[in-house]
Amino acid sequence: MGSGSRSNRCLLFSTVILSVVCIGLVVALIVIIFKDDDRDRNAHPKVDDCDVIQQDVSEQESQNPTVFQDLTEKEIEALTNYLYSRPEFDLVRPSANKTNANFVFMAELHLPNKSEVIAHLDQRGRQPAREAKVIIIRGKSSDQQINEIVVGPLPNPSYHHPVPGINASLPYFYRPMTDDDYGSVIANLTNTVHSEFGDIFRSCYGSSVKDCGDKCLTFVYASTFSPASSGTNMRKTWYWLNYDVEYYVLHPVDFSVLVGFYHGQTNIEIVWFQGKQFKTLQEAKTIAPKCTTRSFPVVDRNLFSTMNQRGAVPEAAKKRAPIHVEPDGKRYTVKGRHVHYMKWSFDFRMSTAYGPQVYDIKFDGERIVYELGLQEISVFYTGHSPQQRFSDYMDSAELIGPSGTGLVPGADCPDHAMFFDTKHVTETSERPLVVKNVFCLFELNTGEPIRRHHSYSKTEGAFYEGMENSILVLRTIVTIENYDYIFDFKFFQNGVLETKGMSTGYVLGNAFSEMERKYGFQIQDFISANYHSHMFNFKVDLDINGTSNRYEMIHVKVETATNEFSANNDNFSQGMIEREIIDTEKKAAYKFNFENPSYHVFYNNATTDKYGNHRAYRLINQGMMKQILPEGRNKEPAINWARYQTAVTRHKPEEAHSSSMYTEFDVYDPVVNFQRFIDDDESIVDQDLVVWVTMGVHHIPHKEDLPVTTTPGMGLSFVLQPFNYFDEDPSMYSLDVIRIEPHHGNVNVLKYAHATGSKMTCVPRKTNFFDVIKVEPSIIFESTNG
Ligand SMILES: *[C@@H]1O[C@H](CO)[C@@H](O)[C@H](O)[C@H]1NC(C)=O
Ligand SMILES: *[C@@H]1O[C@H](CO)[C@@H](O)[C@H](O)[C@H]1NC(C)=O
Ligand SMILES: *[C@@H]1O[C@H](CO)[C@@H](O)[C@H](O)[C@H]1NC(C)=O
Ligand SMILES: *[C@@H]1O[C@H](CO)[C@@H](O)[C@H](O)[C@H]1NC(C)=O
Ligand SMILES: *[C@@H]1O[C@H](CO)[C@@H](O)[C@H](O)[C@H]1NC(C)=O
Ligand SMILES: *[C@@H]1O[C@H](CO)[C@@H](O)[C@H](O)[C@H]1NC(C)=O
Ligand SMILES: *[C@@H]1O[C@H](CO)[C@@H](O)[C@H](O)[C@H]1NC(C)=O
Ligand SMILES: [Cu+2]
Repeated sequence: MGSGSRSNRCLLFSTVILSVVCIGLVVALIVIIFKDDDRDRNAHPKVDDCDVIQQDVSEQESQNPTVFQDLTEKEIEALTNYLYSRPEFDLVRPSANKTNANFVFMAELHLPNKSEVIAHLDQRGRQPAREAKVIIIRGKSSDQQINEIVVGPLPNPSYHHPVPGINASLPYFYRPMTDDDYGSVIANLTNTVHSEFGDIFRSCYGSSVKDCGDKCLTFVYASTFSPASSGTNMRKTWYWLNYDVEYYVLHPVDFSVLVGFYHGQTNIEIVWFQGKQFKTLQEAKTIAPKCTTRSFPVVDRNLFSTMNQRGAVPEAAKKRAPIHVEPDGKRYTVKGRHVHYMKWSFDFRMSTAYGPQVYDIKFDGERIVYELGLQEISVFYTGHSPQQRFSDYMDSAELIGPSGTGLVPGADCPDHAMFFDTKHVTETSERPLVVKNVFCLFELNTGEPIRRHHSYSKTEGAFYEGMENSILVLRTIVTIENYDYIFDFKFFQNGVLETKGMSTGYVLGNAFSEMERKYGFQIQDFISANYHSHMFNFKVDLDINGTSNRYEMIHVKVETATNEFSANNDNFSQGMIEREIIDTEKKAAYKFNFENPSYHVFYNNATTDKYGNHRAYRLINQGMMKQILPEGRNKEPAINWARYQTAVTRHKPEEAHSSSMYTEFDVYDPVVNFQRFIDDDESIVDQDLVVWVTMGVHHIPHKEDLPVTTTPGMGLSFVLQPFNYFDEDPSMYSLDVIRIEPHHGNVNVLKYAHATGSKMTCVPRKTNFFDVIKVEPSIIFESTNG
């Protein structure tokens, strides 16, 4: 969601000197931690520290980054040197004044063409050149523009060219709002508003924007007023006024201003106060209606908008919650960002623009998915007040990657998870922005059987067999201002892959008025929380038994026919299946229809089994939502991927992503127009196919969204399920089963891996996270000294 602070992008890695101090402290800590472990060892004799089954999570910084790996420190340095030394770019450094200057907005890995990657991976071909995608905002030249370029080969760059498929020169107007843009306004805005409204704020709200001590109002929240809503191709932003308390989004007052940006100057265009709009502050001041008087919120641990633990605790709740144990150590291995788990293997990274991406997902050595990645997160609000009404966000405008910040063991991920860092190159920092603990990886016993059958009756054979469902989860959480989105990639032992998104975090409060009842519920004395919709779009580049794939819909239909077994010859109706090859992109743009149930399967026509079945995977979208806005109007075109619950297109390097960071401003001529991927209506029979999956949730907030939205009920997922791909459930090899059979009037229990009575060789290691953050607080909070 749009905003002023964008604090996550300002996280700076410690300076060298600080690092040295930190290393010293960490060494000291390790000594302490080992002492702790010793105590554990005494409590549990013969316990090995299982995490020591060495996992190489270093970045393979050294010489050979893999094809999917994020840019390494060395590559970033070489890239930066290249960019700053070329006169044609004429760049200023991140710390410089960037107004009317040329600067690097961001840089990240540019994936090579898929054909080259596949040749490299499968036929041991040469590793394609490592390349970076760089976005340069040129504010200096008389022809201001934005350039997306590819620079390579890393780490010794010698060439650059425009990113294929993107116009080599994008309008300067499209550039995302930067910290400078937002920040430059706030001081002036605060002064200007204070001089006119200082007294009114004091009498209406018991507070002010200046000279207010610890009882202040703040303009920190801002939302872009898209040209699609303002009707003009201008950059404009609504600045909201909130009480500056924890947490401010739940403390809006009914005052906002629309600020227009003109060549480095800003101008207040609309003042919204107490449910009315005015042209100027003076006008608002003179003819404004009487305000409803409010006093400054009482700030204590019980303040409704804080997440402090509160309320009476039942006796049983005083005990600790269950935890996970990996009795024989980790059942997965990691090298760099390459993971092996049971029969699965995959690579992952954090894209700066788009967030979590998973690559080369294989089961039993066969590639199922080449690329699985988040493309966009949108939230569209509703309301009477303009600041809420026009708050429609496409979060890639904020850069999704750097919005992923430190995950906390024991809350965000189980204690036994492994954690991974990432880095970003953005306009805010000369050095790569290092973000610790941005991914976690853990095996999870879901507590459900993955399968079981119990034949109780002797006549039916009398046996029991069942298997616990343990899965591998790769997780990241991005926080976009008030909202937090949890993304999971779940790998099941039976060849199923689930991708899940969940929302939590704060709802965006709106100052309550009778006019807001149409849009939401009043959830606190002065606050309405309005209906909004969250939507996610994912790219799923499937490779089912190779890259030549078909998309088939298996329709469930009704057949009515004479019933030759009926005494009265009455007709009989039953379901039947009807298979349909979906042959073009337009036909594959799918809008769910309850009347026409169907399966969506993907396969390679060249391979069949002895029964003529194709080895297919089925895509099940369990997170569908109807996007209700009219197509082609206002901001809907910016999320035109949301028109379809799934769409299937041909893989093309120039259709790499369904959205872009320009969607706030490019609505009349989008840089990436997803609808165009479909409109050329190419054949998708026996082609390399990409499925674009949209999920979403209509969120009508209620009181239990205070203080924050909870995840149960907010989960959206889609599942890839093998469909005639294997001859049987491919998890039959698993030892995680229990079988019970009758045996001479007694029972035989077969527990395989459940080593009955044998000792656990590992106990969960205590996380040292909470000690580490004390010496390196930047893992968890923006550093204030840099
Ligand atoms: C940055 O540069 C612009 C234009 O050159 C100038 O108007 C502005 O005052 C400068 N800002 C700062 C903070 O120096
Ligand atoms: C990659 O694909 C693009 C778009 O199809 C093409 O223009 C380019 O030449 C390809 N690059 C290489 C190195 O094959
Ligand atoms: C590229 O963008 C420019 C404006 O920046 C426009 O004039 C031109 O037509 C665009 N080219 C293409 C191929 O879309
Ligand atoms: C400061 O705000 C006033 C009032 O909106 C505006 O007229 C002026 O241009 C602003 N100054 C700058 C440097 O943006
Ligand atoms: C496709 O399936 C056949 C039959 O199981 C197998 O032999 C072949 O290796 C598979 N090819 C790919 C690329 O998965
Ligand atoms: C019974 O089914 C047949 C075949 O679909 C159809 O022609 C016929 O009209 C049906 N009769 C009735 C009574 O529905
Ligand atoms: C698809 O496979 C079937 C046999 O499984 C074959 O008869 C048919 O020719 C194939 N179609 C194409 C277009 O390859
Ligand atoms: Cu919500």
